[in-house]
Amino acid sequence: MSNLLEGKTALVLGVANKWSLAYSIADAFRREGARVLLTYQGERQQATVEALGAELGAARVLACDVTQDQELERLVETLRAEDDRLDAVVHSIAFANKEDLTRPFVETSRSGFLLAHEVSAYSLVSVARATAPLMAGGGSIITLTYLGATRVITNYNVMGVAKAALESAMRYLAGELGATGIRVNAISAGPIKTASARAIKEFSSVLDFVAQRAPLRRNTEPAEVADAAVFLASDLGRGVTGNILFVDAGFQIVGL
Ligand code: NAD
Ligand code: IMJ
Repeated sequence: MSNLLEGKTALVLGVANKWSLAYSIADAFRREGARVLLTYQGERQQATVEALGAELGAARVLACDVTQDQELERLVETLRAEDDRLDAVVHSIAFANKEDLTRPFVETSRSGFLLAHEVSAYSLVSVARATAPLMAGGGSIITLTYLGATRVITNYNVMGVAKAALESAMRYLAGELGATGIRVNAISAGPIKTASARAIKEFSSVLDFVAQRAPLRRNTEPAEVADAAVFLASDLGRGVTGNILFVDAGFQIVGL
């Protein structure tokens, strides 16, 4: 590829380790010439993400737990103080209580439901609100979703409901922010063995099932998701907003 993101600055939220989809996306953005800013969730992740940032050549590594409004405000103040503008923002964040991904969905507690929605769906709205003023003249917001938003996937449970809210929020944001030239899209990735997936029991059999039935007869690679994010962040994606781009080896089209 050749410098599709030259001259652009991208904020990437959701790197926890080198398996994170956000890490592959940041890596591809750097390859395409972008200046990349990373965030980490909490002190526990600071050292790891700073090391990964150094490896990637990230310009900055900043704190941002999306449940803490002050951290998002501080992040934006820091960027503003440096006269930084943003051309792309990648939201690659999800969380639900482990027990809500193992027990029957009907047992989901009010607090577990609210937590999953706060971290995995509302955060797209708060991140968009905070960063849109830094994208004067236009930009691209990208979030990560999963097929469980619209289909029943064993154990995905409350995360599926939160992803449905995320996808709808993505469309409402696209509807509003389009007037300022900001595009908002989601990438629906096929199952990939990241930390968020490794914790799921029998994840290997999910991967095998998909690889047998997907039109491409294989699983999805992080680099494929990252290249789709490059497209959406670049000027090649200028006509695309409010969309869900499936990067899943074609699995979502399969019926019987
Ligand atoms: P990951 O565990 O590497 O990434 C999840 C990230 O969410 C972590 O970096 C974590 O720190 C962050 N996060 C959680 N709570 C947070 C908070 N309060 N504040 C800030 N950050 C917080 O796993 P991943 O698979 O790379 O997940 C990234 C995104 O991709 C998620 O939205 C996930 O739903 C989505 N996705 C993953 C797959 C898959 O199979 N791995 C498939 C489709 C979509
Ligand atoms: C997650 C749960 C159940 C089935 C699943 C997944 N399948 C896939 C995932 C089939 C692909 C991964 N995924 C798409 C996610 O969005 C994962 C989110 C997630 C994972 C965990 C595990 C550890 C934990 N909380 C989590 N919160 C969200 O404690």
